[in-house]
Amino acid sequence: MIRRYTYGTPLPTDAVVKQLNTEPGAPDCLTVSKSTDGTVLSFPLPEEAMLFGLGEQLHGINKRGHLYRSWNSDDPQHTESKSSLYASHNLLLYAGPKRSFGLFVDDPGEVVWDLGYTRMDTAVITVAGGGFDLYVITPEENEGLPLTAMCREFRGLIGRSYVPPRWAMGYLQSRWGYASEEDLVTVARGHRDKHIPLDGICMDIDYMERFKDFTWNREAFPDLPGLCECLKTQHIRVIPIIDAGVKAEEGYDVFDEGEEKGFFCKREDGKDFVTAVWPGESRLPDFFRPDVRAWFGEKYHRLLDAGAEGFWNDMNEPALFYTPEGLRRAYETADALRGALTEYDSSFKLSGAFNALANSPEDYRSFYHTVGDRTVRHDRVHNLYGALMTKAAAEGFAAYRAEKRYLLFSRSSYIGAHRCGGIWMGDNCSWWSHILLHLKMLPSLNMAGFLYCGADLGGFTANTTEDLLERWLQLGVFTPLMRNHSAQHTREQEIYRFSIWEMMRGTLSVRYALIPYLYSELMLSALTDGLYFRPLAFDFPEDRTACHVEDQLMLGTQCMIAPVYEQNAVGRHVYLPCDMLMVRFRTAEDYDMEPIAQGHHWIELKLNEFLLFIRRGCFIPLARPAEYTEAVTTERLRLLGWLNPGEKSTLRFYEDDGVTTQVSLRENEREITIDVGGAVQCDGSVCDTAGLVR
Ligand code: MIG
Repeated sequence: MIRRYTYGTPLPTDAVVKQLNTEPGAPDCLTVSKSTDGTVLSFPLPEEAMLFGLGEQLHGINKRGHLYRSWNSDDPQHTESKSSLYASHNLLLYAGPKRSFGLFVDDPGEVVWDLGYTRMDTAVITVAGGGFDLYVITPEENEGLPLTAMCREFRGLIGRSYVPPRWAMGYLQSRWGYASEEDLVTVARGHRDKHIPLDGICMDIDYMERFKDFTWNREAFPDLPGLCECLKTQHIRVIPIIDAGVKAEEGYDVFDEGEEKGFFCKREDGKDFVTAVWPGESRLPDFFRPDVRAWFGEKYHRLLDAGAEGFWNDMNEPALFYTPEGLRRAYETADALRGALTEYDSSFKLSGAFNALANSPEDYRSFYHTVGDRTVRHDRVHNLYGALMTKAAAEGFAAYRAEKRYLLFSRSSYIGAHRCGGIWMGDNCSWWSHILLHLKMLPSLNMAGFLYCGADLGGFTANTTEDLLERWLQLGVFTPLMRNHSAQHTREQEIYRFSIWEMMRGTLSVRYALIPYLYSELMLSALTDGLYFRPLAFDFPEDRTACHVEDQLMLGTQCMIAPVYEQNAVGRHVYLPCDMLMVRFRTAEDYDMEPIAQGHHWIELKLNEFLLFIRRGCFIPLARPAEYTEAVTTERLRLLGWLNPGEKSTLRFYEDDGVTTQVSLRENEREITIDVGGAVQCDGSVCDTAGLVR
């Protein structure tokens, strides 16, 4: 059951697709009051209560004990002291000893979540803006597991998740620094020569002509359509980046048109808001306007015409390097300090004045959007900007070819954008702790509707190590977006450059063999409003140990993953909430299986080994590995599972062309049934039961 409560006059956010009537009165699960900071929602946190959700955020799967801030931020230091990342996903689930409920605060401005930070026994949510909708979700009796049921209800409210093309389940290689046709060809060859699987190469800002959106450097890429075509014959797609900021340069048509039509964000005095990002002086398209979205979305057609089949949208928090006003303020501070550097703290004032140039709150308060017939200051709707850029792109693809799926993932997002694209988790570091942070965000993102997501494998900033990349790939095998990406000036991170490339290739072979299963689970999650990744607490709420596991995840209906995330580890501790078949993979063809009983286990794992657990009584299909997704077929599936003699087990299995936007459960879902001791029925495909343990 979802109830809507309205405070003040909310702004439209496009987050929900179902219009619920506003309830009179107040929800019974919390106290609502006013403070000088805004509207305050609070509720007690008994000792046993757990909190889940908040999508892309720091800290644990259980969100208790920290202060979080919904304020989309381009901050590449994802350390424990931070309170915001690039997105705001204002969904929080409360699982208490007596009751459960969920809250969705649909407000695109700042929201502060004090979840037992100021007082360990109290949650206090402060919504700064003048009006918002609050949705309160309560589980129905007999709806099954309450946390999963509440997520399903919520997903019904916010609409169906984005569905990527099937090839986007393949391995993608990216790097800030691929600057020419030759660079892309080298990457393609590096993989193909060594038979390392690959389905796409991302082009970062270096492909553009002086960082101008929708252009490419014609010297470095003399024939981009020819290059895309050539790579496509090798089953490799090209995925260019698009930034939110448009370079201010006369003669650049995107700028000229935007100026002429008044499509850029304005200051209070009606003049264009001027900022600087990678291209230098830039403008921000006002994505809140449908006509601006249609115009910007149409620009993607140039790269689609050239052969691109996917995009990543960046810098759309929006990130601001500086504004002329900000720069002036910094120089004023510097001038005032000139000659005064004898005071011990003035050097910090001086550097601080310049460090504060980027993404400054003052700048975010100095421009406006057109929201319907209202003019709204940016800070009031800050968290929606990236989501609306994503929407512009998705609308552009639909206008280009409504029947075809395109890959799209964005850095910034808000709930609602989950219908248009996926996301990546931004600029992580080549740190072991970030494997775990990546794992923890996955289920929370799913709750918010973002199913197609992943982090930069190997780490973005800092230098990776061979074993870090290998261990990170072992988690990436299971994440829908599986992309290796790194920053300029860091150690080159393509698999073929490392001494253990054969080991990494073996790890990728498991991904490709699992694609029929993982794609099926992704599609079933999208089409049934389910969760591809879940905390163990969702499936085993009565098991106190399972509820507090923070380094394992349930995957699909059948599986559990437990990756290694520590350097030099020779194994790890795993908690099994029920009996499971443990599959220890080295490659898709080299693995061993062992039935393991519910309980605590220490599992030894060499660097090339990683685990997949399958619940007893269930099975999953494994295909033969391939070097690209199109070559992965469901013709001879091998079924892995642990069944009791005489037991019958059925798998819901979804398969479609992976290309068209016509996705339907009715047409594409079938069942694979194993009757142990008897026949295997898979409607068409031949299955090999050799992998079954009875
Ligand atoms: O200010 O385009 O998160 O993936 O490589 C950095 C360069 C801008 C940030 C993205 C990152 C990308 C980088 N971008």
